[in-house]
Amino acid sequence: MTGGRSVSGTPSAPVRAIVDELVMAGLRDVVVCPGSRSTPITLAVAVDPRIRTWTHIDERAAGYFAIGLAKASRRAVAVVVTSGTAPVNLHPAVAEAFEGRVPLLILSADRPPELRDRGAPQTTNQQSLFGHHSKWFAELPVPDEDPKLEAHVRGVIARAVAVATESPSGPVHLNLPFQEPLIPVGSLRSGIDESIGASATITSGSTGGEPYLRFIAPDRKLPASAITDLVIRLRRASRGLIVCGPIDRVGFAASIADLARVTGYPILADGLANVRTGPHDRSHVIARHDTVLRSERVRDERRPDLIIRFGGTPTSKTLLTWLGDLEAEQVVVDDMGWNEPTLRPATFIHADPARLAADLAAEITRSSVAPDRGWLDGWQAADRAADAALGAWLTGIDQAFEGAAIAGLADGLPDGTILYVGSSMPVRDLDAYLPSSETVLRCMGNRGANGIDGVISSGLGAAACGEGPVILVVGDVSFLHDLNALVAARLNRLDATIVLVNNDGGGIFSFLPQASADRPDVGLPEHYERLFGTPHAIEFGPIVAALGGEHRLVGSGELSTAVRGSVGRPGVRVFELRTERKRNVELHRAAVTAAVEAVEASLDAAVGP
Ligand SMILES: Cc1ncc(C[n+]2csc(CCOP(=O)(O)OP(=O)(O)O)c2C)c(N)n1
Ligand SMILES: [Mg+2]
Repeated sequence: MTGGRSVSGTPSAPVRAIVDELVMAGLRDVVVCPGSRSTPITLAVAVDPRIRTWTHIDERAAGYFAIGLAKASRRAVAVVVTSGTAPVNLHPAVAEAFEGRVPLLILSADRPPELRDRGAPQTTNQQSLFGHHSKWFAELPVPDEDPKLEAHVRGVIARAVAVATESPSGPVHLNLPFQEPLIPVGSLRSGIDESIGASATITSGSTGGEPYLRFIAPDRKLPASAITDLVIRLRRASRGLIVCGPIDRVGFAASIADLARVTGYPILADGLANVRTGPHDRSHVIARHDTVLRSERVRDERRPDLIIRFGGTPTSKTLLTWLGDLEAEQVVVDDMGWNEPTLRPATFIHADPARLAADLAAEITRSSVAPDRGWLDGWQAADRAADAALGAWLTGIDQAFEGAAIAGLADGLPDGTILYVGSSMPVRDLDAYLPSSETVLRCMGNRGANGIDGVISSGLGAAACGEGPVILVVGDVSFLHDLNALVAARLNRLDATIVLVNNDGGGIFSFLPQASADRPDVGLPEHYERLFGTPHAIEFGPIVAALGGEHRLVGSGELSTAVRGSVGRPGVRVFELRTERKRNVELHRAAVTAAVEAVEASLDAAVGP
């Protein structure tokens, strides 16, 4: 020892303390990307039986894998990477985790300070690497044997997990400098066995099996007076709407159903709100709101006087645009965040959404508000009409249609299935076509920053969690973007069913104004395909086979049977549904036209307010 620092390399005790404290803070999964500088922490997590380690060779994919794992497990997940460009590759996932509120802990290894900014190999400036995208950055000291250092390390780790998990959850970055030699001299395993044993000797800095730092999160519950004020506002509004964007919270669906029942407000439930499916009372859920609101008459005649919003930003552009045009009073319940992209005046409520909904429902039950049946009836009739019309239209088509890939999926899946949907059209098709059903599904997508990168990885991360079988629905461009995910599936022996919607390019652009560039009278048809459509004509079968998965081409009629047959079986199976981009837009429009006609007929028949 010189000056309290080991001259023989990285000592293992402070590194073990990192892992010990991670475990005590509730962390169970660590995604490890190979590298030399990260060896001390890699070995320390690998030998700890309380931690599951997942190997990934591609840091960008690893970050997204951790996102899926954290979402499915509802716990923070750590990612260990070496120095240099390795952590830089995590930036897309860190941005997604920040915007999507996913608790990630990035542990990047680094050279000690004296080797930085002087041309040492594989070294770049990792200080505050993720800028505003990480909730907190801290650098741990170079490990040495000083007990005070171990105490400091424990405090930082516990705080890092607490900050990542605290609402709104998000990524935290810790930079870990290690000295050579990087392989521990003594037995790492015996140290671990000691520190997790109940009879572990309490050394300075160690806590004898207790977390070093306990974090009591603020109780995100409104005071009674604020609940009363809100109830008064809800009672004044006979035409209220509950809007649920993406959210996946235990107990939320049942609480929001209670709130809807006592207020008589319909619930416009996003495909990712996890309210459309499940055993709770779904009578107030307007699952077809995206279609219903495509009727101009509905938008004009069903204007609410109050909107109470929960969850993230709704997927449906039709809904979001309508919300932005309304004059209604707006209450936004956001768990410590500020999500409100319509730029309308709002009352923000920082509270746990499931709890707030339950508290409001209880209070309203006590003050017995008589719901306005006419308002609710009209919405329910429109939803039923849209549902029946879409159902009939879907049965009638004999062509491959992307909406049908989602429409038939939910039926007959085992309870607890996780449906992970890719950005671009899959998440929109989920929103438009996932029907209300009894099945307990958990629907997830990367809706923080809406990237098409990392989608397969996130789905596989959710599969790694083991909470339930995973079905991933992903577009072809997104699939190609994240092929390395399948390497991790192989390395970690993961099971998943992937529905690959192959329209040979970016189908979403055909729905967007850019598509007008394709029209000879308007734009630049010769450039549209090259710059937006990106047809690649790639055969997926050989790629999937080379990466160790099974591949099968399926038509939309046989897709749901194929998926059901695959769920629960080992390995990765890719069911490819081939569609045609332009035809798909026509089919979407035909489905909407048929449904809107039915919705408008229901408006005439409904007992309107
Ligand atoms: C990382 C990233 N790059 C680019 C985009 C822009 N983008 C949105 S959708 C899309 C095409 C996606 O194609 P595909 O995955 O095949 O889905 P489809 O549109 O056909 O449903 C692109 C490039 C994005 N959202 N994220
Ligand atoms: Mg595509």
